Amino acid sequence: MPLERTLVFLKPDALVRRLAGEIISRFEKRGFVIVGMKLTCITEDFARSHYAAHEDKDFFEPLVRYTTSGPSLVMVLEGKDAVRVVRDMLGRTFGGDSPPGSIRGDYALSNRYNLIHGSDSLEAAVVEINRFFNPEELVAHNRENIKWIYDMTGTEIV
Ligand code: IDP
Ligand code: MG
Repeated sequence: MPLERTLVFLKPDALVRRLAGEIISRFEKRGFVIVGMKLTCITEDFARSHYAAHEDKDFFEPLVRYTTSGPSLVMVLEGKDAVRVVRDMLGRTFGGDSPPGSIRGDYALSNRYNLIHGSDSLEAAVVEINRFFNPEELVAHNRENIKWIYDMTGTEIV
């Protein structure tokens, strides 16, 4: 089974609050490999397409304003079950509902300013990765580097 990829971005509040290093460090320590990264101000068009599923919600316009209010750090993380594991590491949508030990549960209290986005399905991950990155912006790592993250001695990555 190949390793999954998921799209994560640290939202403007994470950068203003100087939490980027702390959050990236959690993903590194868990064993994820960063295969793409860019610091960018997400444009209004990007924010509207990214959050299109929420177009009809009352929080949509403030969400677009929040997302475009400053630089975001966009990343593609690669690892076993990356989509689900990263979502688990985020916590729940609202900071105050998120369990301690999760990123939102350790650093967020707000329902909106919740620091980080993570793709919620494999299909969404593919769309979101393609929205933010050209294929040549993603790097390939030497597989030797992860041989103590997983058991790769057999036919499956365990
Ligand atoms: P998620 O980020 O956990 O996937 P979604 O339901 O997809 O959560 O919502 C997208 C973003 O919209 C959230 O991360 C949060 O910033 C914001 N948001 C969601 N629900 C609310 C709300 O009820 N009030 C204010 N902002 C919200
Ligand atoms: Mg979502």
